[in-house]
Amino acid sequence: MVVPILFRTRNRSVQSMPVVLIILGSKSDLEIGKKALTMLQKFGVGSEIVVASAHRTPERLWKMVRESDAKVFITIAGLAAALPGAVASYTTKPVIGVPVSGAVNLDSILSIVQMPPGIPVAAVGLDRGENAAILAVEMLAISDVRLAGKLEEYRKEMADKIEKDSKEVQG
Ligand code: AIR
Repeated sequence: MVVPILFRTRNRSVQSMPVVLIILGSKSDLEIGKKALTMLQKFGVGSEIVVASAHRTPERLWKMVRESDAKVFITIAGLAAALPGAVASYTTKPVIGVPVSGAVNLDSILSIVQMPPGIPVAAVGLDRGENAAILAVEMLAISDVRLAGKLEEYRKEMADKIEKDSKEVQG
């Protein structure tokens, strides 16, 4: 299943390739994927959401990662969340894992954080799709001055809002 997509064309020219590929373990993770997508759109970073499960569709996942030209992968999964680790084993590009909340919570967190030495996954908090997107932008901004500037602006927006909130609270 392919959901959105920004910068996607029928011919899939080099320019249309998503810079960040967001992979969901299930369609049920879509709301968290949308948080990542919205944040990437804010920064003007092309992305695409797809569904592929490490357990239910291992070959589909492998093919998807191997054929992707994305620079960073955002992987979102709950329960025994093998998805981020599996993706990290198929590529040397950076992989960010987003654990999905559920009845237990620690299951997906530990499945993502406790990777064996040699195959790291960068983990963000439970359901924190937007943070995964910001982290991806930070990785891309290392070699993109324009993106680095946008990150500075974003920090300033947050600081300005807190100033405003404080004034409101203070009355
Ligand atoms: N999942 C899917 N394949 C392997 C795993 N761990 C995860 C999905 C979702 C959860 O299982 O990422 O968060 C429940 O999936 P579903 O499809 O039953 O809603």
